[in-house]
Amino acid sequence: MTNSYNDMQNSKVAMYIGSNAAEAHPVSLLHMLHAKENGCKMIVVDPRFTRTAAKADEYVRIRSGSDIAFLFGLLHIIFKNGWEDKKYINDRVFGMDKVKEEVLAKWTPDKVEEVCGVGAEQLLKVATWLHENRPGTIVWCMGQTQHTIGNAIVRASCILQLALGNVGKSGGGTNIFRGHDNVQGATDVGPNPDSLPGYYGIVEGSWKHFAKAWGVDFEWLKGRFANPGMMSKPGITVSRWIDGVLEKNELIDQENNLKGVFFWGHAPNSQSRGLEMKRAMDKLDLLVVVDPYPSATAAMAAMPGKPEDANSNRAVYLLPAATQFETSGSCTASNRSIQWREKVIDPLWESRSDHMIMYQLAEKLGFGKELVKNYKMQKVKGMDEPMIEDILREINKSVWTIGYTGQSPERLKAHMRNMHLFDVKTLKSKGGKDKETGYDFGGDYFGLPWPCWGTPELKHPGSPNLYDTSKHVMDGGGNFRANFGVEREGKNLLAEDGSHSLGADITTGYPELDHVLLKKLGWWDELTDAEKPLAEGKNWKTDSSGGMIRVFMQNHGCHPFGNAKARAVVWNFPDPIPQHREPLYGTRPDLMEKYPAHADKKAFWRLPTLYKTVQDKNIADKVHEKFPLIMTSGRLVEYEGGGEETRSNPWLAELQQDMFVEINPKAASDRGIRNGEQVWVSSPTGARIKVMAMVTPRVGVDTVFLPFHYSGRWQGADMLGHYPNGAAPIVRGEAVNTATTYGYDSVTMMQETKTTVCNVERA
Ligand SMILES: Nc1nc2c(c(=O)[nH]1)N[C@H]1C(S)=C(S)[C@@H](COP(=O)(O)OP(=O)(O)OC[C@H]3O[C@@H](n4cnc5c(=O)[nH]c(N)nc54)[C@H](O)[C@@H]3O)O[C@H]1N2
Ligand SMILES: Nc1nc2c(c(=O)[nH]1)N[C@H]1C(S)=C(S)[C@@H](COP(=O)(O)OP(=O)(O)OC[C@H]3O[C@@H](n4cnc5c(=O)[nH]c(N)nc54)[C@H](O)[C@@H]3O)O[C@H]1N2
Ligand SMILES: [Mo]
Repeated sequence: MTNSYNDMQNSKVAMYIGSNAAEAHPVSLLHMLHAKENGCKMIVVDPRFTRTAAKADEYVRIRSGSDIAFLFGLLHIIFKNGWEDKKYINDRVFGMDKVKEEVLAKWTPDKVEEVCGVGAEQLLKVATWLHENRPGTIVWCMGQTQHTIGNAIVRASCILQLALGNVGKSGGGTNIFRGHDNVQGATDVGPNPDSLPGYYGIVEGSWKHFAKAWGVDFEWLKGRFANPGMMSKPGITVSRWIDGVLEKNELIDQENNLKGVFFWGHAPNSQSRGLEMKRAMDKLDLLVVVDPYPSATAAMAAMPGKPEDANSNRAVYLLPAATQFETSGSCTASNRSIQWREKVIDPLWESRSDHMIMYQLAEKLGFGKELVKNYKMQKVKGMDEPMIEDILREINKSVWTIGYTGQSPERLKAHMRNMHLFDVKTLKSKGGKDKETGYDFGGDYFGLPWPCWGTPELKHPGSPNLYDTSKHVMDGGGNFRANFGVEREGKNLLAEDGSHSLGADITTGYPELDHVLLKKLGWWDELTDAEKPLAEGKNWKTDSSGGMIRVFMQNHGCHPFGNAKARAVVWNFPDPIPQHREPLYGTRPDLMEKYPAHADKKAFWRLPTLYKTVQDKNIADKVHEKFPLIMTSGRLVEYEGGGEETRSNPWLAELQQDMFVEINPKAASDRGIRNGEQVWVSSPTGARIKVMAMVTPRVGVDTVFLPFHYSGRWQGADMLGHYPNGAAPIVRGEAVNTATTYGYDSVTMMQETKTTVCNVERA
């Protein structure tokens, strides 16, 4: 997120579109309730009347997957009335003229209503609120992203905020609420199959940068790959591993199909296409679960499958992982602030911390020494475990891209001991020192939200709100990044003159920092003699001395990102201007004809990825007649993710005892279904899941909602007998993902779990 939950207290209007924060981020909602007390208007846009909607001043019901129509409908009104922030757009945004042209021509209120179901009057009301109440913020989460066009939906939201001049401002921003505890921190250190830690690409220069930081030889690293080409080829995403197993080998862009899978803190029932996942699991040679719980993976693997998929050589291992309470470490919050977490107890029973398991695996595979080169080891339960502090120090040493070099274990621990010295609304230190170490908090922001750069000579305070030009860069200010060059088709990509962060020596737009720029500016000699050789030939991301950043920020008030325009037109995306496209599985063939899906892709993260073919077949087969209900899914406050942990907790289990489907009273009565009865939910994959009906006007007549936290029942049957003895969760229920269909975002490969189709019948 660009800002923070806390900063939302400064918003005059907040539009939640695709977020049910009351259940998924309940603490954040406290900040919103404070904001409301100060007069902030709250709008919730969701296919369901959620608990968040219950707190809203205005609730807008849209059809799932139609957010672009709604967002661009708002923008149409804004442009028509001249409510856009013209100076901001001129100074800081690229391509808005193109968007304006298209939005004015395409997204008239009648078209908007046809696609998303929102009438002209309500649209005008929301647009007027956004216009009259600035700064305003937009919040979204999975409601926008789990679609084949998720990447375009989130961009439409950003474009709306840019048109209103709301980005880079306290009270504004695009506040994208993150998922798991520390999912931000996990993403930051490189689990994506196309990047190294800190979003460095998998290109040779970045590999070399990390080889140096890790203290290993680049050639040795290269030798770890089956062939050198693999080193720079984006891998298969977690959402598609089943296709890595099941797809014909000649159709995939790697030598072999996948043969082994580790479920390392990941549940099987959180992924779509459950029937095919079971087949893929059966075909594997190796299946490993690293988890505090055996999880549904163990039960699914033990459940008999199709005889033709069975692999008699398959090995399944369960490695008990310790929980967060049995280890320590840094943890990054949704707003990029980092906290330090203390260990409460040693790992119980046979369990070991994740990093101990990683080290022990590396030892067996013959690269244990290389893995822990930079780490001191400590004894835990008599075994060697890498020191977590040293792991963070290694990150501090190497991850310049997003400013992870300033959050040292010492600084973070001092922050944790002195939370009372920080302002809750601004996150800024009220001044003072840490009694234990004498550390002076100066102008630090709590948790040193990234980017935060540190070297012995540079103490950056963290960046509470991204791209904020009203602040000096040494007080967390910044500009839009110059990632994409300085010019595009003859148009300037850099910020216009006079638009720069407070007090900067360069008052025009400028490119990213590198050695050439620093020399051209005549600032090279401000590097120390020790820094110069390390910085020579480098840019700010690869200068391991940090000297270039120090000189640029501290001496001249400039930002290493450069000072550029945000892009409203993203020429390297499938749809440079976001386009509405109907889901692959929908109930509206008339709209599918008008707003067709993308063309298929031959090799997208090594796999063929289908769009149009699937959608066209669904139209031709009239799938919507057999499956006339839109099926969406999401969260309950009581349970987490795949839910094995939380459904094993007796107190939580008592609060949500049954898997259910929310269905509208009319849709239920048409099918002779009464509240609390058992029903079959069937989907085009052939799956049938048996759940309880919750008859409620929360959902519209065309839509049903199912929570995704359940597992332990499989198409009507209890899986209890397939769990290791005594390890089954208390509450078991059908997984919605047993029934979800094919469909993946055209940039991120996120599964299309917020929009598919189903039918519901009395059981
Ligand atoms: N208690 C609890 N909290 C959690 C989690 C948990 O499992 N349990 N999980 C965490 C994780 S990993 C994440 S990613 C977040 C997710 O947090 P959220 O995204 O807020 O949660 P969801 O319930 O998945 O989806 C939010 C809303 O999107 C709506 N929606 C569906 N389709 C559309 C659409 O097309 N457009 C719009 N505008 N809305 C739509 C749904 O009706 C739902 O109310 O929650 C985190 N917090
Ligand atoms: N239909 C549908 N499907 C969805 C979604 C949806 O809205 N609808 N949401 C999607 C989203 S946003 C997400 S993030 C995924 C979430 O799904 P998953 O990524 O599968 O997440 P969880 O089930 O929360 O956690 C997985 C496992 O981690 C284990 N675990 C907990 N702590 C530790 C630890 O310290 N170490 C180890 N090794 N393991 C640990 C837990 O016991 C659990 O079994 O689901 C996705 N699937
Ligand atoms: Mo998530």
